[in-house]
Amino acid sequence: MQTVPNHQVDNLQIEDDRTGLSVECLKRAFLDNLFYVQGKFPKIATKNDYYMALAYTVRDRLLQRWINTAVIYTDRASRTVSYLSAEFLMGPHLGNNLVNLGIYDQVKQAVSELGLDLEDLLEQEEEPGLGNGGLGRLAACYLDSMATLEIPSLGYGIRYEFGIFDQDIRDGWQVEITDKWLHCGNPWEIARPEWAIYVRLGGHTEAYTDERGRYRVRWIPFQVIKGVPHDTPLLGYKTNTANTLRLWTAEAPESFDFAAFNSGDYLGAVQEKMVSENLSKVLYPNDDSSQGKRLRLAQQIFFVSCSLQDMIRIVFGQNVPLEKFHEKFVVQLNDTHPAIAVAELMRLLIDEHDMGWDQAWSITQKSLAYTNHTLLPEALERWPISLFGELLPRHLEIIYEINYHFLEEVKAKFPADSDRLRRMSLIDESGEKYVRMAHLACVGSHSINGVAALHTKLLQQDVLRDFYQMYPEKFNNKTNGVTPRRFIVLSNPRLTNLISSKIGDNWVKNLKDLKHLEAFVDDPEFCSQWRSIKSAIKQDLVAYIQKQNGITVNPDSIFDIQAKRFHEYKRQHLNALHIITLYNRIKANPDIDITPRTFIFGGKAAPGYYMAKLIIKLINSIGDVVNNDPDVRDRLKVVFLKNYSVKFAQRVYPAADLSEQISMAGKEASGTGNMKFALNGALTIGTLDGANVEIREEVGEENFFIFGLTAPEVYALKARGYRPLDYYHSNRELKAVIDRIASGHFSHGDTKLFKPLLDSLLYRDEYLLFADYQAYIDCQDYVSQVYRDRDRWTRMSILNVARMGKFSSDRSIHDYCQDIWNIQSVPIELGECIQAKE
Ligand code: Z2T
Repeated sequence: MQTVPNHQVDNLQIEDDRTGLSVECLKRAFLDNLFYVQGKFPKIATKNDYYMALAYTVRDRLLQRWINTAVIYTDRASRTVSYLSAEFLMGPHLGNNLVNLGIYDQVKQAVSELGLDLEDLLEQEEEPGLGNGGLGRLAACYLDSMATLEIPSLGYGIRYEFGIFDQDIRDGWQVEITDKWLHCGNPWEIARPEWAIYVRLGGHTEAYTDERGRYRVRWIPFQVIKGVPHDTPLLGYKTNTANTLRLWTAEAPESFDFAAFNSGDYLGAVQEKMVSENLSKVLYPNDDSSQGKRLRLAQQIFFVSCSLQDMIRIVFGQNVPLEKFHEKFVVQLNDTHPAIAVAELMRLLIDEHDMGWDQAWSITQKSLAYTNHTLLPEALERWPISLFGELLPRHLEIIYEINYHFLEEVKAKFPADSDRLRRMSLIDESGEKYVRMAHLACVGSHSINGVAALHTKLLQQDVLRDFYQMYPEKFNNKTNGVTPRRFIVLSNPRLTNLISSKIGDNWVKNLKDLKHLEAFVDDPEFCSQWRSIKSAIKQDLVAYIQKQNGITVNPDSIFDIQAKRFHEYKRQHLNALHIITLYNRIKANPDIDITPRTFIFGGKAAPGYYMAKLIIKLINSIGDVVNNDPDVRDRLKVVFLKNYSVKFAQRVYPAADLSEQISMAGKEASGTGNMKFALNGALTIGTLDGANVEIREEVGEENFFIFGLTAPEVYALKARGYRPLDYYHSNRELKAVIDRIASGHFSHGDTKLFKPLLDSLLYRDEYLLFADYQAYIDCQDYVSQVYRDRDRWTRMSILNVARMGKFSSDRSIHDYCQDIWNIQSVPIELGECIQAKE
């Protein structure tokens, strides 16, 4: 693309109405946007019109910073991080941009002077739910931290037309509804059709000899897809850095339609267009499991190829020779979803840019780095060779060649070890042949990291053990983190103000500064403020639950919350066993002294995951009985909050007293919800899994409720031969709980409804609920006892927040920069580049 030098543009004065931050200016700009962008005036404007007018007002202020940033990055050809991810779970943009611009209060005042309520307008935004859960949200937190730390970066992904489905609950069951996040338009993105990129699929390859007599391969595709970038500016907190999230939409290339159109096959051309557009239609709603679908592989090559070609164009645009690609870019692969990048970068360098194999391989390895997010075997991506070769014939050839060189290397390091070769090969040949994407990612990257200390250790000992023995120097840990901007400042303004009134506001950028709160832990005035804030937030949630679920909740009860995707390994049903245990105790002795609790659940199940959906049904069914049983006398309430999302999460974390992090040890790679709860003053009940281990280490064991088997104990028990029935027969309370469900007590007498779930527990119990049951119940009894000592609980809550500084995503990004990316910050100054310079 050529840029046109334009004297007038160089001298453009950006109008104050598009940059000014005063209340007066914001009001003027807001009305201006309502008029000129929405085409409305106050008398007829809808709430959504007002939201849009405000969004454009804020966007204008972002654009000034965005363009300044782009100009400086381009002029200096700054080293840049490319974060490749199939998911970005951004959450609503408006509130976050107000926080990061530092104009939340001004805007609140401006809209209120116009007779509007800011909270009301924020509520209007349909969040882009372009992710499943932890992995997608982590990508979003990392983009926020990279902008805040002034690290040049690009997030690359797919602009799904339908993000994660909306969840409704009907008769206690999950029902999926398509998510139409774009139906009112998206004010935060700018489409860049002039920067479209083309991606080939299918067809076959042909060998030929080029004019210099070298062996070359030509790929004749069956289909070409056009990728159109849509860019969203992402502003750092109180910096001028605005980086870019670049998401690709799939379209049919014009030339293809025309050919068909001319030959009279109009419907055929439209069909072709629809097939192409299907590519970016919908996010696959599976968290932690891979199904090997063709369209999913097509999505992966689509966004990876668009992104790598885009980077190469940027390299050329900045006059960097292609041999220095790895100096301009470092490419982080968010799990194996973008791991095809290894073969695609090789193909681009060799086939499209005439580079030799060895040089291309060295550049590829130096550019790429791989993050693993799971140990679950069912989540490890493998593609049947036949499917892979049909869609990506050239990539398959390249992978075979990489594999050949790689296995030679393995042979040299471990001679006469054919079993090792079989285990490590990029191709699984044990039955039907598969391409193993994690192996490809390991071989093609210079860095391999896990997302919590325990997870990295288990990767090295277990899932990637052979690769650890082969390349120990590539492995490193990067414990996850979350952004305090969205998950404290934006979502919990009351706590934010209290903290800042005591220790100033440096902690927002330097989360370790929260430790200064420890000085106030014995100050009764501070403790009582801490308590009344939690109580006020709980009141808000009580009102919401009353409205949403029609359930009356006691605000003084323990708010015991488990909010995360539904999965058997996360053990929401263990939580359910605890509820029934308490219920049984009340039924046996209605006058028993029990600390009142409200059990709150939120989360979606993958649409095809029957057992997870049955667990949702079980929880709702328990709620129906427990919430309405007069014997319970409001001491227990069970609430399922439907359609858990980022927007909703922001309301939930601040209201929690107790955070449930109860996965079977060794299964949760890290967890990040655990961090968000603890940062909002909730105490954690958890197993020694993922980042729980490190959270406990930081906050102190006396401030954390630990229970259950450790990862090594889990392995040992399974190796010995685990028999869940033994626990059932020997544990009176456990038996009563299971029998209560089996009796049909929660299913109107239907004894079949929950049988599949009970059978899976009694005869398999893959995630060891029965083995951990008693430890969990004992620990919960202890929680109830501690909660009665309100001063002690408050003290523990304050110490949790004060000691959580490590879990800022700023710390994670800082570590990635140091250990993997080798990149420095590039501060952005405003003004010089757009305004008059001669
Ligand atoms: C996901 O959210 C996670 C792992 C995946 O493995 C896939 C998805 Cl969609 C392929 C989660 C982990 O389960 C969680 O423990 C971790 O905290 C999170 O990724 C971010 O690393």
